[in-house]
Amino acid sequence: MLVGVDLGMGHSFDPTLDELAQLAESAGDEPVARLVARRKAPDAALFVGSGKADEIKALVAEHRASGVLFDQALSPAQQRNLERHLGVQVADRTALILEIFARRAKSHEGKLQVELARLQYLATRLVRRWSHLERQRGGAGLRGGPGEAQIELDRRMISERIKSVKARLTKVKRQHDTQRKARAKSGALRVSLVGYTNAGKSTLFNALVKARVYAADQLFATLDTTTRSLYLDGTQQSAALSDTVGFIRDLPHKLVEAFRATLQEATEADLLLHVVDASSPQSQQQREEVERVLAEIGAQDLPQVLVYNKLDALHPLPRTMHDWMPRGDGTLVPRVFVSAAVGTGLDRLRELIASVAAGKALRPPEAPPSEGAASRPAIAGQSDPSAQTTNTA
Ligand SMILES: Nc1nc2c(ncn2[C@@H]2O[C@H](COP(=O)(O)OP(=O)(O)OP(=O)(O)O)[C@@H](O)[C@H]2O)c(=O)[nH]1
Ligand SMILES: [Mg+2]
Repeated sequence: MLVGVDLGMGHSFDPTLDELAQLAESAGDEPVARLVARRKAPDAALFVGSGKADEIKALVAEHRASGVLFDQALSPAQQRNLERHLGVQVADRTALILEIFARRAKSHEGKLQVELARLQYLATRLVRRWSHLERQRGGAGLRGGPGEAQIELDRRMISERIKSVKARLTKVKRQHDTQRKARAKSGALRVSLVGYTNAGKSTLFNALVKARVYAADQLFATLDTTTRSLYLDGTQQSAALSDTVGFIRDLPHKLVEAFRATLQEATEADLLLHVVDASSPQSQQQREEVERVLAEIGAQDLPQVLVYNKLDALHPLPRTMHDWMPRGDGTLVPRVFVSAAVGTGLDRLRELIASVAAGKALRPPEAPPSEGAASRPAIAGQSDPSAQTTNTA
């Protein structure tokens, strides 16, 4: 059962709970009921009020739910009290995201990063009380009581383990640094795909470099960075294109910290392809969220192309397939509409990448972008024969 609580201004709240449902499905759960509530402030004991908690309990019984997932972060005490009150497993968004990451991590580095994040999460749960962790309930993740080796460790052992994982991560990171330096030396333009999870980064990656990385209608299908050479027509140059982990709102802080090395790859790119799911009703918020994380990791000033993906699922179609969008700081970034799945608009995207590889800046035409200019853009320093955009995808 999914529960979201609207805490008003300054707190993220999704009345549809669709994203939470996607997260649950990506973790192998089946959402059977949803409930949203509204509160001025979270209840210290139960997060929701006791009336709502009873309502949840009734719905749990009615739908025979085996657990309750909250879209907001619960304190360890709230989680414990809710489990006692409801008689089923209770988890929050953070635990859910950590669990998905744990399931998906494949590379040595990815696994280490997830382990670090989980240990750090457990460490915060141990601060107040730790008896609730001792209940053995099984299950794959952090939810429902760990049923895992970590719970036997005391806090001191956890912190030792954190130290050792960090040391191993540093070693792996050093190896990756060497590989990255080699790529930098090769002189190829480094291009990173970034964007909200499920935007279609891996699908676009596969379409551009004819690879077959895992792409799926799941959140966080990709955890590990993959890099392939992208040949740029007419330039006799290649770019090194990287597919990376997706972003999500309220990404657990510990996770961002643990994945800093992976996210850092993005900051070392020469060009970011910011992939947005144009068909999502949340596309604007998702784009802002990605911009926020980019700023957090120091990548906000890198040249960027906005790639509005899933054009095939867009109704009505946009008036133009290429325009310029203002960013928070007022600068304009080029935007192209593509369909990674169908292959529409990729030539224009390749042209943009090639023009950056040729050392040209991504700048809109000189004239201030009036209505007309915005819909007839040219790429700076490049005559653009295909600027006559049509709306037929
Ligand atoms: N209709 C449509 N669906 C698309 C398009 N591109 C990707 N998808 C679908 O969107 C879903 C997510 O695609 P991915 O490529 O895995 O997305 P991602 O950004 O790599 O996601 P994560 O790795 O999970 O962060 C899949 O179900 C794709 O089939 C597109 O152009 N049109
Ligand atoms: Mg992916």
